Amino acid sequence: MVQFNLSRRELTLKVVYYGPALSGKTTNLHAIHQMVPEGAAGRLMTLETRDDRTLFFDLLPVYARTGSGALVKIKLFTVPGQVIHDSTRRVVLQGADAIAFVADSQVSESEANKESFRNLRDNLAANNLSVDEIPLVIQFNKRDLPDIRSEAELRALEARRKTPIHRAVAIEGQGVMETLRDLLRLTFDRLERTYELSRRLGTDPDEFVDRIFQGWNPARVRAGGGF
Ligand SMILES: Nc1nc2c(ncn2[C@@H]2O[C@H](COP(=O)(O)OP(=O)(O)OP(=O)(O)O)[C@@H](O)[C@H]2O)c(=O)[nH]1
Ligand SMILES: [Mg+2]
Repeated sequence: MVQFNLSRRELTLKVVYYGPALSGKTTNLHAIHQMVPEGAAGRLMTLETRDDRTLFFDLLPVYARTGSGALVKIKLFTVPGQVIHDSTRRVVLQGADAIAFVADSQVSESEANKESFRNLRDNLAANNLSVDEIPLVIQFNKRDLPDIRSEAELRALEARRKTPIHRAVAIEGQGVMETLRDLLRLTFDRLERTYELSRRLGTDPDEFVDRIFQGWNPARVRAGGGF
């Protein structure tokens, strides 16, 4: 849950990357880690098996300062997508302020995406949260592959749901920053209503996101991974 430390003028947000196995959640964090300027992120902690599967979670803390000097800490987590790790997903979701749902664009993964989204619903409910309340964006990743869901399908989905959709090629850093930027803007707007964030932090929504993404450079992401 959003944490304020008013005497130190600090805000901490927890963002969780959710989605089916191998959709590219960990890859999003690797890409962000490469994009951020020196000193704007902490260490990227990952715990994976040799075949790229997240075992518990990944964590990357990102830092920013508002013009008025308040410190914003954003903790980016990923869940393990494999079906068997459900209890871990539930734990990682605890206290989430926002969700980036990373779907796999390949047609063959459509059922896995749906299943994972149902699982997100259930696990949010177990944490007294709901997909209709929590700030949420969907990223359709792996747009570089053949046999992917068409643009028309994505547009139809966009029209049906109110959730924003982003296209991405996370291994090349494409769409990664845009997904997070949109999500943090939504999160700010949500928190503004409850906590008067602008007043407390001496900022406004535009400045807030501009500060967080200051100096980020997607061109620094090495194409093809090789982490
Ligand atoms: N072609 C292509 N491959 C990608 C893309 N993003 C990720 N991958 C690859 O997909 C595989 C899985 O990526 P991860 O980021 O480890 O997936 P994950 O969602 O963290 O998987 P779990 O931890 O098991 O839930 C890796 O081999 C990535 O290099 C992309 O945009 N395009
Ligand atoms: Mg992973």
